[in-house]
Amino acid sequence: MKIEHLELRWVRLPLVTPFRTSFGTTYDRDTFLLRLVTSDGAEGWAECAAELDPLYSAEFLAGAEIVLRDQLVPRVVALGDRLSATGVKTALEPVTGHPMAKHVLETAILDAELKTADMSFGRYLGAVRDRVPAGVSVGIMDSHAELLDHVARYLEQGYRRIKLKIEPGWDVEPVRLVRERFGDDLLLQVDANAAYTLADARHLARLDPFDLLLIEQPLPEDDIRGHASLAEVVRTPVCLDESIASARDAATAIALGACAVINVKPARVGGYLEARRIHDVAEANGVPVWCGGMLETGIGRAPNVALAALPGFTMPGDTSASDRYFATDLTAPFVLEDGHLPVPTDPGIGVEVLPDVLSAITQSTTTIPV
Ligand code: OSB
Ligand code: MG
Repeated sequence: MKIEHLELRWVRLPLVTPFRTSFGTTYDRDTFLLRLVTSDGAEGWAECAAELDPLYSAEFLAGAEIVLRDQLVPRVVALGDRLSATGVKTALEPVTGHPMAKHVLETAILDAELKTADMSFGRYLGAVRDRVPAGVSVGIMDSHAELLDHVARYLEQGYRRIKLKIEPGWDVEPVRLVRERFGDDLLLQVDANAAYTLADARHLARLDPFDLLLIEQPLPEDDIRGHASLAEVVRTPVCLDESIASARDAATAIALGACAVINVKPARVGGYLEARRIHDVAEANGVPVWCGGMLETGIGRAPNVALAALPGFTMPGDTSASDRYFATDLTAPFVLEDGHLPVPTDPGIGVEVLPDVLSAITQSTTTIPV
C-alpha cells in the first residue's frame, strides 16, 4: 500500500456551549482533518486532536500541521509500498514528541488499511462489546445554579457518569452540591488538568467524603512523584491523563504508585496502537482504564468508541453523544441509547463525513505532496 493523495482540511464547528477548563475556555472546535487515498483506492480519514493553543499539552494545531508536512509525511512516504499502519510508529520514531500529529497520520493510514481489509476498528483493536456506556465532561461554570442545571440535563439524557472540571476556587463546593442534589449512586469524578501542586494535598483530601470515582491529573504533567505522594494523602483514586504519553509511562506510573486509574486518549499517546498497549499494561496490573476525549467530531469519536469497547475499559469514558458538543456533527450523529453509544461496525472508523456539512465548515484545504 502507498499513499497517492493526502490533504489537510481546516474546519471550525461552533460548540453548543462554551467549554471551560482550568487551562482556558473553548468556544469553537477548531481542528484539521487528514484525508488520504491509497494505491488500493481506499480513503482514510482522521481528525487532529490538538487545539489552537498549547494549553492542554505542548502541541497546537499550526505546529502539528508543520511537523506533519515537513517531518512526518515524508517519513511514511519514504516507506513506499512497504507502508502499513503497524510500521508507522517505527518510521516516525526519529521525530521526538508530537504525539497528536503522529496520531492523526497513523489513524488515517489505519482507516484506509482496514477499509481495504473490510474490517472495523473495533474488530481490529479487540472490542468485546457492541455498545459503551457514555460519560460526560462538564466544564467550569459561572455559578453553582448553572452547573446543577447542566448536570440535571445530562442525567435526564441518560449519561452514566459525570465528570466535573475543577480548579482552585471551583472544587469542594461544586462537588458537594452535585453530590447532595443527585445522590450517592451518581458515578462522579473530577478533572483538574494539572491546576494544583502537592502543597494542595490536604485541600484535595477534602474531596474524600464525596466518594468520587477518581481525581484526574491534579498535578503537573511531569510530576509523577508528586502524584505518588498525593495518593498517600488522599483517599480518592488518582487518575492520570496528561502525564501518560506511552505504555512505558503507564508502567512507570503504576509501579511508582502514581496512578490507580488511567485516562487513555489515543491522540495524546500517538495513536490507537500505543493506546492498546497502554490498555494491555494497565490490564496486566489490574488498573482500570477509560477512554478520554478532546471534543472530537464524529470522525475522531468513532474510533474512540471502538477503543472504549476493549475489555479493560471498565469505566465510562468521555465519549459523549454528538449533541453534547455540536448542533450538527460532521458525520451521522452519535446518539445516546439508554446511556450508551453504539460501537461502529462498518469497515475502518465506520463513519463517513457528510459532504454538505464538511464544505460548510471548511476554512481551507491544502494538499501535502506525497
Ligand atoms: O482533560 O480530558 C481532558 C477536553 C479537551 C482537552 C482536555 C480534556 C477535555 C475533556 C472533554 O475533558 C473530553 C470530551 O468530552 O471530549
Ligand atoms: Mg483530562
